[in-house]
Order: sequence, then structure tokens, then C-alpha cells
Amino acid sequence: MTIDSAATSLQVDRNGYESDLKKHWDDKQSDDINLLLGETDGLFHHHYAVGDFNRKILSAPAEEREALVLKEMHRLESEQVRLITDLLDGLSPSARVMDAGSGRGGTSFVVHDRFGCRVDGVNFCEHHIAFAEELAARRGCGDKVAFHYANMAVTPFADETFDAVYCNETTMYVDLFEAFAEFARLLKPGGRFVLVTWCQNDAVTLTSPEIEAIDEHYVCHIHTRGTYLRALAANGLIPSRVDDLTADAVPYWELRLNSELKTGVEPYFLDAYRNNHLNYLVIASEKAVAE
Ligand code: GPP
Ligand code: MG
Repeated sequence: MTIDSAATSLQVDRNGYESDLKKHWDDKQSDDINLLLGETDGLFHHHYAVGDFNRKILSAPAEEREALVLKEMHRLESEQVRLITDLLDGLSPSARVMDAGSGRGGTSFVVHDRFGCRVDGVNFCEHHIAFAEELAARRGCGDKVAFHYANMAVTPFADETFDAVYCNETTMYVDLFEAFAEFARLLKPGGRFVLVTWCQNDAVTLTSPEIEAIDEHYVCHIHTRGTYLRALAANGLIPSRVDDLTADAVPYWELRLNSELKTGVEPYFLDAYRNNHLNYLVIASEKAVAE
């Protein structure tokens, strides 16, 4: 585990909420819905997906169906990472990128494989870090992809360290104003911040039983769409693109509902996307140059 010398003085869980959250992830160690999916290619994801699936697999014979469903879920989750890599296009192999909330490393490895750049994953879950470090060694990229035990809102890195920072469905765990201030500090001027998230559609509602159920399931706080845009602006992160992919986020959950590994959260995502209480957003932004 990489613990920068400065990081030892930085507390990872700073309050009751962060301790509860850390415990949630520390305890989540036999999650087959994630662990079984990555066995073929060593990419283990902790995010969802957009785009349709091959619906023919649902009429496959019962004994073949589950394997086909899991394979298709993994294909969709892996392809989802392109939402981020396409917006990082042009990064050079000498670039340095931070993965804020790196989970078991899935997105970090895909970003490194595409650009050859250095990726620093930040995560507050030690078993995820150990898992991802072992994968990095196995993939032969341990010198370029590192995982750090730290809170993404208070990292050990120096100002203007990174050419790009991204969050792949992780910002529902942090105060956006605090985390985006940290990312703005870490980015070089003109550096990119790319974010994929699910958020409450505050143009429609501020209360949603489905969103409350999702928050409870993952110990998270789903922010509103407005809060994302206000927190970016407040921190000099200028959006260049905001894509609403809500309709495209539905099929992943329809597919997952067909798996024996479904966890119970599926109907809440399906209902919340379908009634437009929840949005699936991709936001690209750049750090303003100083005045
Ligand atoms: C759940 O993914 C992911 C989040 C709630 C966002 C936080 C992501 C991190 C990397 C910490 P999952 O794949 O673990 O959920 P599930 O087990 O339901 O598939
Ligand atoms: Mg998952």
C-alpha cells in the first residue's frame, strides 16, 4: 500500500458519517456481483453502465442464461469507462491522472492502458487497495498505476500535481464543495476534471423515496444536479460539456434484474430513472487559469 509520508497525518475517516461509510466498504468483501464479473480480464468495476444489452440472451436456456447475463453486465461496465477516456482524449504518456474513488482499480487500468499515463488511485478501503495493487503487479503496470490510502477530499498530493482528475460514480460520498476545492488545488491550470455520476433531478423534485432507498443501500448522499454545477463554478472548474444520459442508464438495471446476483437495489434505480427523479450525468470541466 502506498502511504505518502504526508498522508500519515491525514485522517481518512474524519467524522461519524465517514466512519460508517468506511465500515460499509470494509465489510463488503464477498460481493460476487463485482468479483465474479472481472475474473476473465482482471477489470473489477464499482460503477454501472449506459447503453443497451443484447436482449437475445434473456431467451437462452436456463442453464446458460446466468453466465451470459454476467458476461453482458461486465461488457457494459467496461464500456462505460469510455465515457471518461473519450473526455480525456489527447493525454500524453507523461501525463499524471488521479482516480478519485478508485475501488478495485477497474477504471484506473483502462485509463492507463489507453494513454500509457501514470494513474494514482485514491481510496479509503484497504482491502480494495490491496486487491488493486496485486492486479497492477499482475498486469505489469505497478510502476505506473499506484493506489493510495486516502480520503479523496483531503489527499496527500502537492498543488498542481495532476493533468486530469476523474470520479467514476464516487461523488455521492463527499461534500462536493470540499472535494471540488481539493481537485482544483490538485489540477494544473487548464487541467481536466471529468465526472460521471447519478444525481437527483432538482428540476423535478427534491424528495424521492427511490433515492432515499438508494442512499440507504450504499450509505451515500445523492446530490442534486444543481449542486454539481454550483460546486464546479464555486471552485473555478469550468464545464465544457454536460451530457444527460438518464435514458441510456436504464438497460443496465433491466439486465441486472435478471441476474441471480441482484442485490435488491435494482427496482429503485429503475423507478428513479424512469420517473426522472434520478439523472445519469457526464460532466467535463477545465480548471480556470489564475487571474
Ligand atoms: C457501487 O458500486 C458504487 C458506488 C455506490 C459508488 C462508489 C464507488 C466506489 C469505487 C467506492 P458497486 O459495484 O460496489 O455496487 P454493487 O455491488 O451494487 O454492484
Ligand atoms: Mg457493481
